[in-house]
Amino acid sequence: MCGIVGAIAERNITAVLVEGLKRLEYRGYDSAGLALFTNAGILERVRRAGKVAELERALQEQPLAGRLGIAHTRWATHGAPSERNAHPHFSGTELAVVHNGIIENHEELRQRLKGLGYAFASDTDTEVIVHLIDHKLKELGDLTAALKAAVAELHGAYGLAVISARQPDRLLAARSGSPLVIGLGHGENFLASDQLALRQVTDRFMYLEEGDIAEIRRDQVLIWDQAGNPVQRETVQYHEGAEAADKGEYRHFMLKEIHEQPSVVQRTLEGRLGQQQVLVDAFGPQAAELFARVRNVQIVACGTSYHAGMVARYWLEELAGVPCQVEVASEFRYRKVVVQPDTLFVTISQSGETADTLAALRNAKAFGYLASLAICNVATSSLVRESDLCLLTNAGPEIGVASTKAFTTQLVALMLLTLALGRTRGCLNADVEAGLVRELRRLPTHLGEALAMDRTVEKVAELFAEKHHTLFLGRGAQYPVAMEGALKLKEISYIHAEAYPAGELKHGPLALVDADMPVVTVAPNNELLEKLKSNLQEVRARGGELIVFADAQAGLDNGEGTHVVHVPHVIDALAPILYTVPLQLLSYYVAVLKGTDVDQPRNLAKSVTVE
Ligand code: HGA
Repeated sequence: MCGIVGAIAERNITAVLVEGLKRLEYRGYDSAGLALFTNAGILERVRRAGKVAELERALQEQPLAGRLGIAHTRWATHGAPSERNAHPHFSGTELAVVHNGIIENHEELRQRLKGLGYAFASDTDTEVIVHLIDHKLKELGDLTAALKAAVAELHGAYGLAVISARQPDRLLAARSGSPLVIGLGHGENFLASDQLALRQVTDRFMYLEEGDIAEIRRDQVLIWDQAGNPVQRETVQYHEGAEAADKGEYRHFMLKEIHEQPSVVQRTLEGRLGQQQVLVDAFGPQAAELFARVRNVQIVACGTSYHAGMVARYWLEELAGVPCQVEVASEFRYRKVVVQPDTLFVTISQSGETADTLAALRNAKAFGYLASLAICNVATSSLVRESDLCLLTNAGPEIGVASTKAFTTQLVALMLLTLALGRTRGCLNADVEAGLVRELRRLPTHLGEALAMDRTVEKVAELFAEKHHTLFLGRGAQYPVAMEGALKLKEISYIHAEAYPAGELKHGPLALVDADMPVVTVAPNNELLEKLKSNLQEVRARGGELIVFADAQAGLDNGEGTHVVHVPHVIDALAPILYTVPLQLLSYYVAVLKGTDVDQPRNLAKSVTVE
């Protein structure tokens, strides 16, 4: 979602800020802006609704140079996406703030600050922060002290960057619920909401922790923790991520990421498989002991990660014999839950900063779960740091907003969890595990075969060019795969798509079926196939057009109104991973035909760091 970049240096840092914002563009945003303490000794800002390119154009017309500055890409939560609501926000002419997150007590603070004589120039919750700091600055006379006093009165979530013309020797930062990282240079330092924004200037980073406040100077960084004590945060050298920067031979990041799946799945598996079994220690040193005690699993996630969790429920109950519940984080976090004894609490998130999932984890700590486990793609994320156990998916940076390789690697990680739990709980026969381990090793090859369907799926996509609605059907563990297929299609092509368990068709959605409503089905050759075939007949009988992704052995063939695309054979347990690929390709090619912004679909953001 929104991005923050800040810099303090001896050189002009305008280009660093703009480049940093560009690197965060993939997260989705609606406006952009920057504020500089200019070489003329005053604070100036430029803001634009729309893309960073608009901001860049404005900066060409009105060049700004300075050695201290903050910049932001905004994804509106409070107030329309417009120039007046874009960050940085000012208090008077001497103080500027950018903010990621939501201030929940903004109404109350706004009234108080108005009473103190502050005039508001935007509709955002953020603006209360800058006036509050200004008010404290007047009382205390020091910017760092003013920031500390102001954040003590904020409720909600924030990652903040603050600069002042009165004390231009420092760039200030505060973190609570929204990530911030300091980039360390030589005689210059930087700040960002994601280290990706600063890879151009440094590879050394310091991650702020919850409640931290930082005073960043050119040659020194001071940090205070939640209790106000001075602390040192470890400096981390960052090696990953270089491959994310360009699309290579591909037209979009999404297509590149779809095609990366064989190699990233290989990476997910690396170091986690023994000869015949999954290495339980891959989940953490205490995993073997904890897993043996697990009697229930509670999975919490959002969006695509939630679909991964739903697939895992079928696996965990069938292969590991462990009862499993799956819930979307935004519901779970506000619900009174009854926790069964010895329940493992599992969160799934690509970024590890998903606000609802993180909040659910934090709440869960009070509920007496046995332990928490994060399935995540970012080693340095809050979710990983705050969980007892973790399994990194190692998918590499995912730039396309619509998740692809993050999903399939999550599924692989969840299959590893299933096997590890099954064995340690004594529920999984060693031969079955050895067979699944063998098939997991072959999975990258099968994924490569599925990608060879690219051209065929591109052709099938033409059937959707004029359509406005689509149904996706699946049974068993393919039902969440159908849900993920529908989500992908609506995210990037803006076609309304809904997924149903195929058996539910006649309980309502069949009423929608006619020649204008294509029905997409995933049909591996399993014990539910015959049931699924009857459901497909129900669609054909109403004139509905069928697009069926099926195993060659499924006995399904092309016919009038039925388009069958054969998917390479794989054992049933791994079929959800393989059948995801043609559905990703389908949504991609439909979106390309529709001419939408595939990598940055409208209204959406990559890592959803606000509620
Ligand atoms: N609440 C602020 C910042 C929004 C945000 O963090 N989006 O990801 C606003 O609406 O400007």
